[in-house]
Amino acid sequence: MKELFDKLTQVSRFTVLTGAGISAESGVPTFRGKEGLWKKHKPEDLATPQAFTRNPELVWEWYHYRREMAEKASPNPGHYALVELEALLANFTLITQNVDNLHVRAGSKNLLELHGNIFRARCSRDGMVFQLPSTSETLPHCPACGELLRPDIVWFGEALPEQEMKRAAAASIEADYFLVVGTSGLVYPAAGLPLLAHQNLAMIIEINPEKTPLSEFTVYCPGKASEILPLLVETVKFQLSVS
Ligand code: BV8
Repeated sequence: MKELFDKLTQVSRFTVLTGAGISAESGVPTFRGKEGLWKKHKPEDLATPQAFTRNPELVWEWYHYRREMAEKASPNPGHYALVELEALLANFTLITQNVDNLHVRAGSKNLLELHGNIFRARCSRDGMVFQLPSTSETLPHCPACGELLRPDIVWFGEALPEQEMKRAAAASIEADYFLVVGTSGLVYPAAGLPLLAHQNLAMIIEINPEKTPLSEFTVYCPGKASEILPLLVETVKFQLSVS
């Protein structure tokens, strides 16, 4: 790993994209693995605007269940390693596809949540956003106008939040180092960000126990995020001490 960072300095631009794999060791299930959520549930019944129109109770039930799971989970050494990395570097951006809030709870600051956050809801009428209490009524309604609230999550077929996506694209284009952690690299537009960084000559490092379509152009490091990320932080610390 040492050679990967031999040009790193304190002002190098470092961008990280995380997916469900980084939270797997916190006990939050991934989507597409053997035990993945999409093996037991159909995304088109639970994670599309059409599903919510058809059956809001079912969709809310699914998100209440996942919110409870996320609440019981705690950040793991992988999440904390990224907090440490951010503190070491002047230009650091963390982009996540995760909605579980574990990066926030670990203490990451410059964080872009591309797919929303499971602890927020928004008004179906005017888009006003609210924090969701841990115990919420089955079908929550907007405290301001009484309209049905929906989870503040980006469903399939929906646009990603514009500002977050713009900032994520800029951080990918400008990156000197781009770290891809725990994502299958199958969901777009997020999966396009490492390619954007690659086209702009960043060093792309991928941490995942399994290879992905992205591995064709990444420096692939096989293994678990909670084991490899702390090692990577130690290597970065060493390099910064000698640069
Ligand atoms: C959009 C809901 C346009 C949130 C999620 C064909 C049909 C329909 C649509 C499409 C299509 N082709 C392309 C599309 C577009 C679609 C898409 O990409 N679909 C794919 C699946 C084919 N994208 C969209 O629809 C996006 N919107 O394009 O809008 C538009 C533009 C303008 C105006 C209007 C519209 C919206 C995408 C958002 C979808 N939301 N879910 C929820 O309930 O959570 S996607 C879902 O996948 C999650 O959000 C998740 O974050 C995301 C990515 O998954 P991963 O995080 O990668 O997780 P996964 O399980 O796949 O992989 C885990 C990895 O971890 C594995 O590789 C595993 O090996 C690894 N791992 C395991 N353990 C560890 C580990 N790694 C490290 N350490 C470990 N310990």
